[in-house]
Amino acid sequence: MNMLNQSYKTDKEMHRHFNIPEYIKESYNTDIQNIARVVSVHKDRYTVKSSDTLYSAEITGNIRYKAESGKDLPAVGDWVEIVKVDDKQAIIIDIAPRLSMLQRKAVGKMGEAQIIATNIDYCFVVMALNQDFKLNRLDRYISICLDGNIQPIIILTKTDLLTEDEVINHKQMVKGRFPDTDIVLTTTDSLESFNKVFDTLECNKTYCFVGSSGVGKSTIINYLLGNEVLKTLEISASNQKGRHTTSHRELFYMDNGAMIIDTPGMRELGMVDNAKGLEMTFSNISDLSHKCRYADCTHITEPGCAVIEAIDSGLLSQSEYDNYLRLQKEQEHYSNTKLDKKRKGKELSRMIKEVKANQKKNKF
Ligand SMILES: Nc1nc2c(ncn2[C@@H]2O[C@H](COP(=O)(O)OP(=O)(O)OP(=O)(O)O)[C@@H](O)[C@H]2O)c(=O)[nH]1
Ligand SMILES: [Mg+2]
Ligand SMILES: [Zn+2]
Repeated sequence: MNMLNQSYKTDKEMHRHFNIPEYIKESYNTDIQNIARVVSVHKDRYTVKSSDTLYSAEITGNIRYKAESGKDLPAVGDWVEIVKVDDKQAIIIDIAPRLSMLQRKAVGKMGEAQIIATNIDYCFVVMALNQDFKLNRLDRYISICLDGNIQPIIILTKTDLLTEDEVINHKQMVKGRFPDTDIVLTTTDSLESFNKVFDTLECNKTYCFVGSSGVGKSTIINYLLGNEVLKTLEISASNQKGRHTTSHRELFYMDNGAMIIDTPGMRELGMVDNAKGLEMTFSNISDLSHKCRYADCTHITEPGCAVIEAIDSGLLSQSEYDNYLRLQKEQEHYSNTKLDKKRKGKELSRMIKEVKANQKKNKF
């Protein structure tokens, strides 16, 4: 594939585009050489980038000890304060508050939220126009973006696999569901389509790519970086399912000053506490709900429900409504489980205190 020629010729060029936001400079009263951004995470080792170099870093014991969950540990995109050990190694001593955050429910871990990346301005939600295409899954991606203060942009890839009419049809379906979200169509058959993604990139903004495995995230990023930086994989034609190729999240600096994060494909995208994101995603339903007879209408059985009326009259699709209820239930379950855990934790610490107090009493 012909590339955009965005590759870095020298290390110096890569570091030229490193800009620390003012609010970070102000919050750290330190030499700017000690402020860095996390560009990748490998278990408990981090690669961080400061204004002049990349360091392999670890966190202090204090950060590890105080961490109540994975959310208290550095994630890709985080701004951190570091202390240099030598010219290749550093220690992370503090994580700056995050302006935005992409998170989901961790796979296999009951109730724990997992951060995908932080301090992102725009998220490219990538979906291929093959079996991967599912409006219900887009709902999930869009919800977690909006909940995390991140503007989503939808990329529908592999348009070459469909006829022109089918492509238009799919685009209209997406537009109908997400009228406020930009949509870009791409195919490896047309470099112009990749340039449309490039044209959306702004200097000093961070973009994260998310989507199932094999949809073509790394293919687009390779093109944007002008280099085969990332591995991509042929998918078997028989089932069109990609094997996971990208294995970790990584932030890249582009020549034009934009920053892009590649992530491995996600199979599951469990909802966390994102009531706000759901309301914003299902704006069709939120708008209708103002017209329901009861202010606390759950849009299930209540009389005078504008949402149910909209389904009956064909204004709202049944599948959008069903998915809204499904995701709503999932996020409520997550929030309740979290509350329950908190309550149980409090009860336990109260019991421990009581036992200790009794032990003390019995001693004297
Ligand atoms: N037909 C077709 N194939 C494409 C297109 N874009 C990417 N592919 C192919 O899809 C396969 C998967 O692409 P990747 O870029 O590795 O996908 P990914 O989203 O990064 O996958 P993970 O890293 O596993 O999450 C590769 O074989 C690509 O060549 C396209 O527009 N059309
Ligand atoms: Mg990839
Ligand atoms: Zn209602």
